[in-house]
Amino acid sequence: TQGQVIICKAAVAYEANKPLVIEDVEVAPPQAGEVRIKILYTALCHTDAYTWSGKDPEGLFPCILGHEAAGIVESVGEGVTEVQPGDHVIPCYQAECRECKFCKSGKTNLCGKVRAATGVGVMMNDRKSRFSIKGKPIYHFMGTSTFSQYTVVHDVSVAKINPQAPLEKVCLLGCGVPTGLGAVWNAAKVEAGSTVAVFGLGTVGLAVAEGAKAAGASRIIGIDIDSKKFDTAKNFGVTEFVNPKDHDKPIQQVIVDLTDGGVDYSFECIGNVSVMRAALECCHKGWGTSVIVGVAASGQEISTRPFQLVTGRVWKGTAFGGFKSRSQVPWLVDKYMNKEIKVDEYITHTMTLAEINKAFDLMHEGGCLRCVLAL
Ligand code: NAD
Ligand code: AHE
Ligand code: ZN
Repeated sequence: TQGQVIICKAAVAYEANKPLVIEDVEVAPPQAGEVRIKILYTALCHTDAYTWSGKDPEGLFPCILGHEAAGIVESVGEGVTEVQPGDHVIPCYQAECRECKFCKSGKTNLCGKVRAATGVGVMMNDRKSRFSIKGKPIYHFMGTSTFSQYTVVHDVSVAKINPQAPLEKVCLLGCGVPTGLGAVWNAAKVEAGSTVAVFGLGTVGLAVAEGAKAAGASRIIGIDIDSKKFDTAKNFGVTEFVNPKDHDKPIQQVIVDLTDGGVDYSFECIGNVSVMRAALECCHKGWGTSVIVGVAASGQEISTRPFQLVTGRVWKGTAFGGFKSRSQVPWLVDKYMNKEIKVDEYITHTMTLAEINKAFDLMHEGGCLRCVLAL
């Protein structure tokens, strides 16, 4: 297949909110600096649903969504040296080129090399898509497009992993789990003995709890409007539960009262701007830090009284948990193999690509953390 167009199945989003359609898609060979990957497993993340909903200003249609996956390199373009056909890999929507000013800064995991192209659904080289249906181009998504049996990504967006790792599990290390762990370890740098509040107990929030437990947090307060989330959350380190619906007071006041003035660290893992405000305002005066992880829709804005910051609270955010993707995803895979981090526990459902619309329905029903599709 090397050097040839591959025709394979992919789930195509033609329009916002319209069911995805399984199509025969043409996948062009990788050009210079590109890698074609046979995707074996992909999970669904809330961000895919967000873009599909039409609320993402970077959302383009028709496109192939998906960004939490694992597969095997099928072929590589000219000049690609770090991976070769047969390598087991995780595509990374957050690239790492190690050369741009972002990568060199040591201050961020964001990379500038291909971001302009991935934000508009094309490849860097020729600003075109490698996907088409009967010759008509289909946009890429987040530089990954994993809802396809084959995809083409930039070489700076490929993490080569331990070939022993089960791809049907470690696909989750492409987004949700690292995001939560890294929010705690890299963005907040939670110290032992700290108090933590986690807003939203989906995969990202539970990974925050897991990371906080590993960091030695003394109290991990889980907040969710769905009380069914509380049972599972215990297994991820949450020590106390609060359902805002059980209280008349604003949720920030409830947390402040529970914690003698506020928590040391809070995390918003929902994407709701009023919860982001509550998460900041439930932090302790003088030092409390709140990390925004959830993705809010286009046009939404955050607000609070500046006095909250004047009096020492810190507001920040994180993408992919601050992990440098190509360098650290393989390390996370090894941590999973050494049983130092959970992955299996986040997988509540498994299906096939043909069932992808059903998998999206499940996501909205609660009871579902991650659904992994076999391609
Ligand atoms: P999810 O839908 O599984 O989890 C969200 C949880 O929040 C659910 O349990 C829901 O019941 C709860 N919730 C909803 N409204 C609430 C409210 N008002 N108060 C309290 N709880 C509420 O989603 P997920 O996959 O865990 O992702 C969480 C968010 O993180 C999404 O916005 C996603 O797009 C974003 N995300 C960001 C990054 C990043 O790099 N920054 C990476 C992955 C995901
Ligand atoms: N395109 C959206 C923003 C989406 C967003 O914030 N993406 C996160 C990853 S979410 C993964 O589930 C991210 O990494 N952002 C940094 C980046 O460079 O995209 C919008 O609203 O415009
Ligand atoms: Zn995601």
